[in-house]
Amino acid sequence: MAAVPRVTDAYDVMRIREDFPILARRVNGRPLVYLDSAASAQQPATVIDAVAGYSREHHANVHRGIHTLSQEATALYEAARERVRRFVNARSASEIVFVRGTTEAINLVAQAHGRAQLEQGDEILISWLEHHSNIVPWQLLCEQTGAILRVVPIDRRGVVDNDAYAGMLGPRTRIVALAQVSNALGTVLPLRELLELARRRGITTVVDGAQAVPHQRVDVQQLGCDFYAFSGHKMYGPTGIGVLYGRESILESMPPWQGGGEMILSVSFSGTTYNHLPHRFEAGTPNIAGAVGLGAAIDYIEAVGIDRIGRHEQELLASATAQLASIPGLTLIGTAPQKSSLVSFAVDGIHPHDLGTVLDSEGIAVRTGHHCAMPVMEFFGVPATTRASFGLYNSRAEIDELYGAVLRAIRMLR
Ligand code: C6P
Repeated sequence: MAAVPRVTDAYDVMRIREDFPILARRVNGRPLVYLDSAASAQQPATVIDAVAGYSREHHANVHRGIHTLSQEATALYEAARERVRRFVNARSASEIVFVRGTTEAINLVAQAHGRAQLEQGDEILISWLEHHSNIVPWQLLCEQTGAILRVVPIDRRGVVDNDAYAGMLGPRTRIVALAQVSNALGTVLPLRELLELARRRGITTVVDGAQAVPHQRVDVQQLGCDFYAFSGHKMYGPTGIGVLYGRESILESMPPWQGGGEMILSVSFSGTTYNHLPHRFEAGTPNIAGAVGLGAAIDYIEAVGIDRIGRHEQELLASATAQLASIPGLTLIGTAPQKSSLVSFAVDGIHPHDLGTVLDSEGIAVRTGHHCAMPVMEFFGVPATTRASFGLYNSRAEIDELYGAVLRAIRMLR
């Protein structure tokens, strides 16, 4: 298996960049400036090597074979689960369910927990800044059960209205589902306080942590949430692997979501019994290589240090915010006092796709579009934004590059 990266005291971003082979690439004749980590972060060599090493030397199906390779694959898969448990400080590895990503995790909760629990007139509370993954599964559940989706408003900075939230928690509220960090605005929600209010009322709490785990320390016990969802590919791991943390007592009470192999203890035509946690929610052959890669990604983050990553990214955020805000005609979308490592913006008279295309011609990768958060775009009255998002490998020089390239693009497109 691949070695863990060296740790140094100073945050040596140029050293860290060497761990990411893709960052040496040139795009359109220019050194790649990758500012789209919120969509998918790049992978260090340790992750790439862990996945390749697994495939080359240990690949077999898990929990099924008596032979050596199957036992090795099972051990690697379960070791990855234990790393995830430690990473989010879950009480037990039984609380860690491997899924495809955040989207699948939230759909699992909606269908396995929500469908069994909710009745006509019950309420689900989300906020206006949610990603479609934390909206549409609840809309589907409402269609199926007659429950009502209620939406907590945000203000012009992109901050969730805490008072409105407290007022909307009612006797029929059964589920509160909130992002920890908004992918379109960067807003960091004060989740501990918000979830505490729900918990006191016995409401099930679901957290979309997709944009939080790569940037800040997450402790599910401290947060006090019932469910926490995140994706491997936003935290320097592979695509197609993600995690649903679920409080053991709630997972135990839930019926299975999908049926098939692995999730059963015994099957007969007179009745089927279901497997123990967490396997009851992992029907079929899982993404074993992905789990191994995710484990290596966690090792990488821990070796660099999540608190140091967070501090470095806050410096990038401050620099990007100050530089971009100084550009006439450019409006930052999302100006919450507590923000994570991204900037979304609109430029008068220029479509974000045109801006994104010009930036790409200079080797700068940003995301343009609605970022799967169409209600946010509607709220701010824009069809789309340009979003630059930062990861642990981005440098101050790259922020300067972005600033210069945006200025040049505006001159060219106006
Ligand atoms: N956001 C972005 O560019 P999946 O696709 O299941 O791994 O993650 C979905 C998801 C859920 N919640 C939040 C807050 C997210 O940011 C995302 C993915 C990407 O912002 C792709 S749309």
